Amino acid sequence: MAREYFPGVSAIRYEGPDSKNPLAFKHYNPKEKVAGKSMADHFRFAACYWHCMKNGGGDPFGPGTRNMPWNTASSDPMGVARDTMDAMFEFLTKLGVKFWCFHDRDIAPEGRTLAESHRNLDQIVAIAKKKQIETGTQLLWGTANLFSNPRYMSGAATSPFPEVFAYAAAQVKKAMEVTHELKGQGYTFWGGREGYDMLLNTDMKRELDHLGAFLNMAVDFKKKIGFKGQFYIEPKPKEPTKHQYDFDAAACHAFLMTYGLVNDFKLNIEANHATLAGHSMHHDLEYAASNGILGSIDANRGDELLGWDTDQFPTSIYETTLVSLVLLKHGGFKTGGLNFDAKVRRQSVDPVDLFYAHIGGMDAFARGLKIAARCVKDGRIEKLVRDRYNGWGKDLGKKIEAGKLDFTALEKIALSSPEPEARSGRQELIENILNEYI
Ligand code: XLS
Ligand code: NI
Ligand code: NI
Repeated sequence: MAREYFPGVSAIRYEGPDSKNPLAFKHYNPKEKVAGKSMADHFRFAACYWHCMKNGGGDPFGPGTRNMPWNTASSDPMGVARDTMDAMFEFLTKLGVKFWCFHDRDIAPEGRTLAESHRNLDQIVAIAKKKQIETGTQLLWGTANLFSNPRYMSGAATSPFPEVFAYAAAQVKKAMEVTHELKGQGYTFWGGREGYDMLLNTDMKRELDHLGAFLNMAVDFKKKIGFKGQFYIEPKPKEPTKHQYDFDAAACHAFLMTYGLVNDFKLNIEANHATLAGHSMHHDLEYAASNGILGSIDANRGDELLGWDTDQFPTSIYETTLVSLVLLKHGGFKTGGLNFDAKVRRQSVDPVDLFYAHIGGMDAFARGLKIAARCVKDGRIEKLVRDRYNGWGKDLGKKIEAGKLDFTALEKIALSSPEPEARSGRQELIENILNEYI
């Protein structure tokens, strides 16, 4: 019998909005149907290995503070890796979350050589595979850590040094193999250090070409091994580099089109990355969804007054409503899901804080979903939008959209027409209506 890492916590249940039990869901009821689908199927919630199990809460001014017994019981790194896997699956099972995500180096320690790192990974993946079956847990996506080791300080696929590019390729190849072995539903490429700290020492075009080539190799390898999971790129504008190439959803879209990758990738949009890029999460989601490349979500939030990736757990019902509206409007997740790429605060030192954090996030999304479903069903906002664009259903609009009029023809029409009528955008009204559902 494995050691219990979260004693005193039993399976988290739905107890309804009147419950005062801090270890119960008040709004997230996995089986409850909202807009024709269970809440569990709408969100496909996932927990991430790195923040839950490995991030001790250190910051540039001090070390980790969290009490994480799985990281300290064994003196041997492989023992720690095994203990941590036990703790992660105990956590997932008690929380009732059916998906997880990891980086290769989160789950198994890096060895002295690449071959040893591969072997370490294989041993731990065999354990994870068993645990997935025992608990009915699935891998939402796997990924490779191409940013922590100093060899990647100048980037991985965009490193100026071909030896580093080769090492990164070998690491991604292996990470894809183990993701395939664990029947991962996806594989994520977050840019890590693919970017620059200064332009004067950077050959930008060459680096972008290398990144394009690297991802094309990944697509080839995916086909070669028969991996059917979805590839994702995760946009982020800055941190750790001054400028990350995968800046935001639109920059990633342009990159994918340029390098012939747009049919093989979708985006994994992270809330705090969108806000770092000067957008809202709503914006990046809507951009991706309306271009057919919304794949998955990394849920978290920043702090409005801080300019970095604080990765806090989402609590704003307004934000979760907007996210849910996009999901409902565009038909929801297919291979993707909602991964909490979020960490508890440095002073949240107890293992139980991990539960409070996830329960809060899941409840916040459950409420957002119910609100969004009411809004869609009622249809008042949708009607205002439809009316706003109704000119496109009439003669002039139809002809323009059908490409039947050129500049000369349009000038003729404009010259012989009265000044276009001013029509209200109804922003305040729409805000009021949305608040009615909240
Ligand atoms: C970092 C990213 C990272 C990815 C996975 O900011 O969010 O955690 O999700 O590599
Ligand atoms: Ni992040
Ligand atoms: Ni992320």
